Amino acid sequence: MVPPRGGAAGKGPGARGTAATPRPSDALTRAQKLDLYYWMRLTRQLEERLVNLYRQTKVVGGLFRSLGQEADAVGSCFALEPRDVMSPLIRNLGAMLVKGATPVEVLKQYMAKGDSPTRGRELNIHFGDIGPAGATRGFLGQISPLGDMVPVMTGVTLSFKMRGEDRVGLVYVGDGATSTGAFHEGINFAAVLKCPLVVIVENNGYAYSTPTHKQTAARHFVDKAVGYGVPGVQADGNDVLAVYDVTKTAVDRARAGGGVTLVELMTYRRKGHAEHDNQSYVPPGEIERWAAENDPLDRYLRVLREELGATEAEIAAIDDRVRDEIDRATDEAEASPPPEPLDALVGVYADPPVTPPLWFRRDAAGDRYGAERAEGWGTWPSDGGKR
Ligand SMILES: Cc1ncc(C[n+]2csc(CCOP(=O)(O)OP(=O)(O)O)c2C)c(N)n1
Ligand SMILES: [Mg+2]
Repeated sequence: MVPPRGGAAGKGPGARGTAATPRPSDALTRAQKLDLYYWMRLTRQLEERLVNLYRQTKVVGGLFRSLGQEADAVGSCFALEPRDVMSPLIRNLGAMLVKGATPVEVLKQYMAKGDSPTRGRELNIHFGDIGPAGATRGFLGQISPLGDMVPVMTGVTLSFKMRGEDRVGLVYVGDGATSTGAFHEGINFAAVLKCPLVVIVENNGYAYSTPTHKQTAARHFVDKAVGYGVPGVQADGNDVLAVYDVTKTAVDRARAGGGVTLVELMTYRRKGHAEHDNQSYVPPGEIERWAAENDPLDRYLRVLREELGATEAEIAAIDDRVRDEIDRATDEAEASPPPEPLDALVGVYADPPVTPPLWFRRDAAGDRYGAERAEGWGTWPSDGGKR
């Protein structure tokens, strides 16, 4: 494991706090520390359920795992307030759950159900809930072009600053995304304008099949912070409390007007880019070593038992709660209807279009237009515009 660098978190990750160097996680209650385990377990089990559904061909499209990265997503998002805004990527299911996305929403998305958050028009965890503080959960619907969410979050956090809103933004990017122009433009602009933004680089060793040493000649991604004139800190991404510590410090700094922090979380992608990827490019033994020696849940369970005195009954109760929630969510998602074909048009137009959608089908084979409309679809009159 690469030794942690940077100073924003005080002592290096993995070190326990002392009276002289308190860590932000020292202030977490026992219940909050058990919650961290709940969110990580929920993330892992929900993805395991999705693997089962994928093998039953009930998942539409790809399945993207965060196996081994749960601490990185959960520990960092746990440092945000409900009013703050977070921009996830495909390996940040844990962060979305912490921010309020529900297992049933995620399952319906993956199965492209008609009552999923995007009504079957988008898949997996590509959905968002964004708007005024208090009225929304504060996570963006991600877009696929790598790095592009950095300038988007620069804009989001600039708007917080201009409106005087006490809100912070957090954007996740992978090691691969740092090689895009959008990443540089976004973080540079946010740094100059001192936007209240935390940029997290999840260094999980690979971008698809490209290992990190072929991604950059820099030794550490955190070293790039100096080029933007912002603090950079690196932490052990598989230690959930270390992740919380560095992120909370960066979030507090952003909230106090200190601007951008670049956080590099060292972790490892134990599954392929998506479920179809057989990882033939990974050196033998590497995945097994990370699974055996550096699993974030195993590591945190040791902390819970040895340092928090968590009992086996407490841990089992959380595991049971997770299983029940996922079982109930799966039943609900499986019973959901497929999308209405015309739902594909919902939200496409800000205003009713000048030309009726599906104009080319009117009067062909009778008037199918009205009958084909999805219930509640509001951009065109229900009689097909004949009134
Ligand atoms: C600009 C751009 N190039 C290529 C892709 C295709 N692509 C999607 S994910 C991915 C790898 C991403 O790697 P990384 O940023 O390290 O994130 P990780 O998957 O490891 O979490 C690639 C190449 C893309 N979405 N956008
Ligand atoms: Mg990567």
